[in-house]
Amino acid sequence: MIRQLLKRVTYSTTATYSTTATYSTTATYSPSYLKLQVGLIQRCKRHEKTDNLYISDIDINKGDTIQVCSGLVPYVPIEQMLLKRVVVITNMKSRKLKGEVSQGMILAAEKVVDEKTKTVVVEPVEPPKSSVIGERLYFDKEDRDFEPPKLKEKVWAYLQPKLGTNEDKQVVFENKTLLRGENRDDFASGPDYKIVVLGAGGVGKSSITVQFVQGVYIESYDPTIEDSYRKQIEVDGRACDLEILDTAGVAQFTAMRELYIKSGKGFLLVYSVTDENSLKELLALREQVLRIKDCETVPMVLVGNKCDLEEDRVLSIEDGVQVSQDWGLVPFYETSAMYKTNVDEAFIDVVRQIMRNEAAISVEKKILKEKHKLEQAQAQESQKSNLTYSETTTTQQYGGNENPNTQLNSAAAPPATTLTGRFTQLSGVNSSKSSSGNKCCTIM
Ligand SMILES: Nc1nc2c(ncn2[C@@H]2O[C@H](COP(=O)(O)OP(=O)(O)OP(=O)(O)O)[C@@H](O)[C@H]2O)c(=O)[nH]1
Ligand SMILES: [Mg+2]
Repeated sequence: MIRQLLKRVTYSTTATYSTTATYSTTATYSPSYLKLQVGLIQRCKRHEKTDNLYISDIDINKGDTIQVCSGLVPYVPIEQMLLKRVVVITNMKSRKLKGEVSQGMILAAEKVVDEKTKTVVVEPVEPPKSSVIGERLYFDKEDRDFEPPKLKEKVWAYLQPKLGTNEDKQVVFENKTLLRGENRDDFASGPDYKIVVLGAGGVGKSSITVQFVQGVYIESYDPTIEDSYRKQIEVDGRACDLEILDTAGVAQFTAMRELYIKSGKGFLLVYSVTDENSLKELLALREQVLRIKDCETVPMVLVGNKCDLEEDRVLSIEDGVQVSQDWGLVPFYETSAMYKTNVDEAFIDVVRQIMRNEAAISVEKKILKEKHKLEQAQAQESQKSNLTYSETTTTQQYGGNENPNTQLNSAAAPPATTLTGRFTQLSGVNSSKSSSGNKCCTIM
């Protein structure tokens, strides 16, 4: 291990190295020391002995799971942890936190949203859009052959402050290299096109989705529990990575609906023109979407499927148009999954709506940023002094262990206009002095 470390470590002239493996803190380690993988949280529960820790089973390789304790309880509701794709450091030494094994760390970014109250939001970092569970993630090309050793605390302590996020929420190392998956064009967090297909049982949600994604029609009926698909398409000259969630319509499988709605950016609300009740069910579903999203302008289309079944039709086009009008002119399509009628059109419409929404949000953000800059300049002007931003150090604890070594030491807070998110990692690594506790780290 020491040899391995030596190979990768560049020492400054003042560095010392002895056979007892004492590393100088001035040693430099490349980011390839972090073995980062895409994981899927399959199970998540609260730690029984502390308030702050989740214990998650994370799939990191085709069903191989590791258990990770993370101090995310104050920041992420448990239902949002479930089925979440996360970036996990998988070469940390296994630890026990209050008796529970922690075999890795979930990478999370933190941002101070209110300097006065020191209010912090923490979000697990999203893996690259088209990455798959278990996939290794890298900061740079050159280091891909390097199999990192089990991470020593000092190595982590060196690497952690150099991690950060940029304005697009991409993970960066020393502001130079982006965290990417195998697909190097795929940024760590690109535009998010998560589309959720909702509707009553048997209306054709799966048939529409499979027809759109794979171009085939499913004749048989197999009630869905939950299926997720990915597809890349180009819309208006822009490459879009879609994640499509085909949900359950049959009542006994709909428990997760709320969770899906929370995570979705756009929605296909599907009924069947041969089933009057299926349209009625959509009214409540739309209400649920608006309530959960807490917004009137959720990207959405109304889809009347099975329009090829003219003889069995009980709902006319006018019925669909009426509902679309009642909903504030939500785009309406009559589709046939069997003949692929209007299927692409319905999905692309949702993608366009998501794009418009994101563009509006980013304009809003820009305006706010400019406003803030202006205010700052005015404040500086009025003080007529050489006011320099004073560097503040906050210390904050995440995790359930009252351990002085588990502190989050924020770096100097830059002006809010440049603060794009510091970086945090919450979970089971102890400093050499601590016997328990989860270490939290920030990066700017
Ligand atoms: N004729 C015709 N049949 C369709 C169409 N779409 C779906 N079907 C049939 O309707 C049945 C149900 O389709 P699914 O796509 O499984 O319905 P679902 O909405 O996913 O059902 P759940 O998963 O139970 O919610 C299947 O037998 C499909 O072949 C269509 O456009 N035309
Ligand atoms: Mg289905």
